[in-house]
Amino acid sequence: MPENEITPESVYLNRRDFIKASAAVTAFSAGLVTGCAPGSEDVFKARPEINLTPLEKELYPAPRTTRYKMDRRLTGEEVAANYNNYYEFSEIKEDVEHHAQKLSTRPWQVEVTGLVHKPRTFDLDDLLQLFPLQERFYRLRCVEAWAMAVPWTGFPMKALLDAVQPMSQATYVKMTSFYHPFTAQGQLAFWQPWPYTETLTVQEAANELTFLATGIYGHPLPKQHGAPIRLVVPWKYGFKSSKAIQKIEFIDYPPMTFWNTLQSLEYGYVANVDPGVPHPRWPQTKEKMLGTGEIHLTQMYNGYGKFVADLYA
Ligand SMILES: Nc1nc2c(c(=O)[nH]1)N[C@H]1C(S)=C(S)[C@@H](COP(=O)(O)O)O[C@H]1N2
Ligand SMILES: [Mo]
Repeated sequence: MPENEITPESVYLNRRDFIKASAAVTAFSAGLVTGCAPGSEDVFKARPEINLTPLEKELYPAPRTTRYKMDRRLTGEEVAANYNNYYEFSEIKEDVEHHAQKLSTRPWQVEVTGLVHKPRTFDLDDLLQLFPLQERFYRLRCVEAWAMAVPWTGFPMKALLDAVQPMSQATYVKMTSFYHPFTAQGQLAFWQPWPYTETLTVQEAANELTFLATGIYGHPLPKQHGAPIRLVVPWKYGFKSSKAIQKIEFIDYPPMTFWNTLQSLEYGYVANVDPGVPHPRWPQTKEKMLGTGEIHLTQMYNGYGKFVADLYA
């Protein structure tokens, strides 16, 4: 990321304080969304249709980590929530928000299994309480050449690895999303390898950037973003960031994945963002920001090389 565009870290202020202090604070607001380009304050507006459980009311908004700086304005929440890839529900990005509401996301369990010393099935509320939530600003770059910059809330996947203790033979982590064709009509396409699966190496999963998100914009994830829990790997193309995960398996072979199985020429297996690797349909040297339409040059590892380049040395 271009260091010269980084806003210096200042004071952390959570949203409740922000709202309480609004009048007095307006004059200084440009500096409040720390580590972000100016203009980003506007995006922290509660979506009224989201009902929080008592536990969620305690946990959101979560403290912000200032370690991962953002070199551009955050994408507007309404924009990000109405332009989604979620093929279980629709191939039309603007229709996903509507159809995804049918998915029941509570109760929800995540089974962590395979080559681990302490296999465990976590209830979503266990995860929320076991692993302290934090907020991070990340860019997400879809292979289709659009990008967004959003505040995720969640916890590092490393914390989950520490809890289940992968065995030394485990080399890959396979993540499987829900399978419910009665709710998700896209899953009726019998020629597609449902449920959605993605994979990381165990080393990638343990990288500090690898994040399990349960929230966005300071509140729990809306369904179209992959509620109640989704992966976020900002140095890889968006399709690696699986939504609505139900199973996390540690294995000793590279598993098949949804998009790579369907169309390996368009969806690579490792899928690190790389402007030097052309794509048959979409330009990979540039990206267009959702909402503003701003064009940026796509960076190697989506600009996160300082954290991940060592993995591929
Ligand atoms: N289960 C599931 N996860 C998924 C997808 C999907 O179709 N199904 N699409 C992926 C793609 S291609 C992208 S770009 C991102 C989009 O995330 P967003 O809609 O929250 O912006 O989700 C990824 N995760
Ligand atoms: Mo994507």
